[in-house]
Amino acid sequence: METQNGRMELGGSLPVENVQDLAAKNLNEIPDRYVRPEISVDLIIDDDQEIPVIDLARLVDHQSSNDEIAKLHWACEEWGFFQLINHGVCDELIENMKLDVEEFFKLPLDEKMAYAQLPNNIEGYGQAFVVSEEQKLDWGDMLFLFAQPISQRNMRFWPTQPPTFRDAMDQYSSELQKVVISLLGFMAKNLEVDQNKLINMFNEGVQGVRMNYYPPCQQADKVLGLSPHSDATGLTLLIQVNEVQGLQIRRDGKWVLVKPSSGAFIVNVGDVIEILSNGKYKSIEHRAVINTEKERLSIAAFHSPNYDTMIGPIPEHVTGKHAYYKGKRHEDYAKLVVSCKLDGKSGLDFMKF
Ligand SMILES: O=C(O)CCC(=O)C(=O)O
Repeated sequence: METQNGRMELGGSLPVENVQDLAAKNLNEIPDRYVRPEISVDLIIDDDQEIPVIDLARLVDHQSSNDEIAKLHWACEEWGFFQLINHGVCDELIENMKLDVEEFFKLPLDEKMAYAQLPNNIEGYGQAFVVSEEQKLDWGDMLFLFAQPISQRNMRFWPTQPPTFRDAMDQYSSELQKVVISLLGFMAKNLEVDQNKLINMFNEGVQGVRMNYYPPCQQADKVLGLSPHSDATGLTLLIQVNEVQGLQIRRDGKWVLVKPSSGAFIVNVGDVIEILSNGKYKSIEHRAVINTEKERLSIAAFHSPNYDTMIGPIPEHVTGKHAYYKGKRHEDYAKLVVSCKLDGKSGLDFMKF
């Protein structure tokens, strides 16, 4: 449903306690809704593997392009996650964005609450994907903003403190959009689909930016910052804001810790790319774990086609083959996903035959 001012409303989340505030109480026992018994059975960590590194400068340089495009294909097909270096977004902009996000979460709770989510809307400060009073909760708060297309921005949720936030977000958003378009061009080659067709789907597309704040927890082994999930979107570019690690991806039944290189973007394939490629590239489940001593922050920028776009396997990937996914308007798919709790790759079930 579009609101009067033409913005999309995808649905919202039930309001829950602010976790930063809860953590500051230093309770001896964390409330039961945050205790995740499944972590103890799930605790198989693989510390030896590292996600691939892709060099965007090598992708565009015609001397190295073919080799790097082949590596990109392998990274998308075998891992669904990679670090992107030499991406062309200047360090200063990234550092400014990180500082502004840190400053925002440092504001007193009542100042942050000026940007709190409204009913039926995932934008703003709060939590997402809380759909029942019984559901276990994640140990983290977030600020979620639609940043592209510009017509979808709702400045009511864009912090004015710190004063540089809006400018930094504006620049960060458009620089990341360019990186995504460039990557999609190479991915289209690898997927043997019409480059322009794929690029056009994302050119006027949606970019949502989720800024995560995970407070420390003395019982960190009992809680999760973010439940296991795949991104219901196309391509995600993530940066870790401070030095605290915590992003893990599921691979061969184990959790692999992502160790971000300085200045790199962590890129991952989301469900929409899995659908478009008819499963050739698979979205990867990931989660965020908590540190006992230190807070952790991250910024995830999700990129998808416009909400009016029909998403379904691109014809090149189904002609003469079995189609694994249906076609659906992107808006309808996004609304279904937002109405459910995060649960692995279950969002894709809405699209499967
Ligand atoms: O904090 C992280 O590293 C993961 C964030 C994430 O997966 C998300 O925001 O969807």
